[in-house]
Amino acid sequence: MPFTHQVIDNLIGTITMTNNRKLNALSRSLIDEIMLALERFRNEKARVVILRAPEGSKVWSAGHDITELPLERRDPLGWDDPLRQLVREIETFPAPVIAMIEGGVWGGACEVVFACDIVVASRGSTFAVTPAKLGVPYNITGVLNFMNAASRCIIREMTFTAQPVPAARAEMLGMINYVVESDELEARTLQLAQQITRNAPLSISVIKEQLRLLESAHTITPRMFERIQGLRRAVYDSRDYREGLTAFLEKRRPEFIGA
Ligand code: YXS
Repeated sequence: MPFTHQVIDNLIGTITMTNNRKLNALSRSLIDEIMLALERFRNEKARVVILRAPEGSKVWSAGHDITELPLERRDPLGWDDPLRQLVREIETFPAPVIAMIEGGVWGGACEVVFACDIVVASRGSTFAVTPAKLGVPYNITGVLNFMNAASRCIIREMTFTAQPVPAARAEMLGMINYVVESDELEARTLQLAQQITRNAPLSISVIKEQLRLLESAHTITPRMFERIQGLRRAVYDSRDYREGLTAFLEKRRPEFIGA
């Protein structure tokens, strides 16, 4: 597995993303490995999973692999997009998934972290919600996941400014569970994981599924869905969407014109 390291020990499965060269950008190949690891841990009855980057990482994950986003005329975050598949897999995994964060969390990686059940971050970590920085029309479920992770005005600030939020502020806002010093991160995460493994897995599994179903219990009419998809299509068909992705790939600042 070139992009992850996976181990299970005492009912605790740990997945370390190791594609440091691309800052753990969530490519199809990295996500496939994480999904295979989750399937293995599900079969081996893991009672908790830890998703992490290597110790000392400056970037936990740079978000969706931008080189794999469609440049035009196609929904960049459709149902079968690998990021969408990973978020669903984490949400439906029958045991708690703990995000152990060190470094920057960018874009869709924030949704992956917020899809996890518990988040422990080192003091220097940050969280940046970046669709607006690239011109991407985020998808409906993803926006709902962000709404569940932060209050009304906070998620608007994070989305509209696309600026990184420091872990201490995220903790103060209740977006993550703990901020610890880097040298305490692994121990604190393992302590939580061990506490979970000592409790009843069936009860935990059913409560996790109840929370998922109740959190996503939002009525949306076909008319609302079609309106949202039409608005999103106008964005991913726009010149600004192409400009946002192209500018990143050309390593320059994008010039958005609102068209
Ligand atoms: O030039 P090389 O080949 O060395 O590759 C560079 C970057 O192009 C690459 N890289 C990425 N490749 C694909 N997808 C990415 N998301 C991505 N991020 C980085 O990694 C190599 C090293 O990057 P570099 O030179 O920029 O490193 P740095 O230390 O100067 O800067 C680190 C970052 C994370 C601040 C910088 O790489 C960055 O801003 N990356 C993009 C973060 C971001 O906006 N992610 C959102 C991706 S799109 C997404 O998640 C959703 C669709 S949405 O936008 O809607 O939230």
